[in-house]
Amino acid sequence: MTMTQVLDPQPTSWWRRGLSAGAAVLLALLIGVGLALPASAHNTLTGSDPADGSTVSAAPTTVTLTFDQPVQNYQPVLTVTGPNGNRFSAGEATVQSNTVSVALDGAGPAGEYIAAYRVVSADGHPVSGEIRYTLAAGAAGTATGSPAPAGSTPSAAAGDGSSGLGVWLWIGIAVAALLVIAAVVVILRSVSGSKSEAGGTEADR
Ligand SMILES: [Cu+2]
Repeated sequence: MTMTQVLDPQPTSWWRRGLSAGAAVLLALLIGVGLALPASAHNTLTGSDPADGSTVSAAPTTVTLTFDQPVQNYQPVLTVTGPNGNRFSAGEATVQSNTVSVALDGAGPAGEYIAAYRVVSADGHPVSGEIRYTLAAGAAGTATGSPAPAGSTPSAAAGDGSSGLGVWLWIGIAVAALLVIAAVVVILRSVSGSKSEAGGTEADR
């Protein structure tokens, strides 16, 4: 290593600018990823009792949904609607860690039952959806359920709650893109800056 290399300020400042620009790009990417990642942490339904798509021979007394992470105990909704359109869930849904359950109001007619839910994810986003099970044979002379009040059942058509993910993902991508553009501008400026400095010493204009 010669003395000129040590004392020459030009390469040092060029590398410093390159490094800081590189750091800016890295930071932009990390922030973008950081914004996008938490958005994908919605609660996901991992199972249910009865299982989705299953056929049960005896009417269940409770429907329980299991999620991949704890559900926030904030206004959980879980309604079970029978094949006759009547509601068979009784009372409020209860949250217990990763599960949400609701009691059923007696056995209903044979056919398909829909358990629709809307709960608050561990990350604060509402998630909703439904599972379906079929009761093979209705018990004779049993409850027919109660007419479902209008608008009481969370509508699966209203979305599965993934819209929250989409919004945050796009915000993260947009922010990351802006930061990357800013970083590129910084790089271009530092490169042209060092060029003009170098040019200034070699030739006047
Ligand atoms: Cu979320």
